[in-house]
Amino acid sequence: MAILPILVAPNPVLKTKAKPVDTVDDEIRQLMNDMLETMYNAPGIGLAAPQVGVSKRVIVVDITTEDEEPNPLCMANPEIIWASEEEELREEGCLSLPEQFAEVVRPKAVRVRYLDKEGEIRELDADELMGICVQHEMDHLDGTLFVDHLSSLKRNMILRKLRKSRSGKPATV
Ligand code: GNR
Ligand code: NI
Repeated sequence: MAILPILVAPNPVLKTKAKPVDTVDDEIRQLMNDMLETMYNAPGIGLAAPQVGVSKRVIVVDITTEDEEPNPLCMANPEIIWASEEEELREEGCLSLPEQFAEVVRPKAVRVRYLDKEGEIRELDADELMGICVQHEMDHLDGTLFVDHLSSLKRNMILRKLRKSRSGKPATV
């Protein structure tokens, strides 16, 4: 396992549509494990492969808190096969937009089809925090950040703040 550097916006990989996984092989499983370690270390509740510079359709999620048993979920090629009509407003953050938060509107619940670590097709019904998190991670696979769901005014405000807060700091990856 390895902790990978997390890319911060603006970075072209974060804006790129990720490629589907052909087969969930040892290389993909290694990527999933490294992503989990990176996510727990951050700490975060989800991570998408483009955030660690890998343009593949792989995400990991664990919304449990520190006092609970971990419940890691690894997905390759996740697809939303159903989304509720009902929408919900919730505050989001992103490891690629450090220290920036905003309320985003999304479907309240989704059903996701994906390949698990063994390459088996599975489905997950997700709502509440899990629903938000899987939608947020799947957005990353299409080059979308949560700020892309905001008005350009709010988006530019956040991107400006981010640039300003980073300008005094040494460059990371
Ligand atoms: O750690 C994270 N928390 C979070 C909170 C609200 C909505 C989405 C998220 S995902 C984020 C980690 C991340 O950037 N994943 O891509
Ligand atoms: Ni994110």
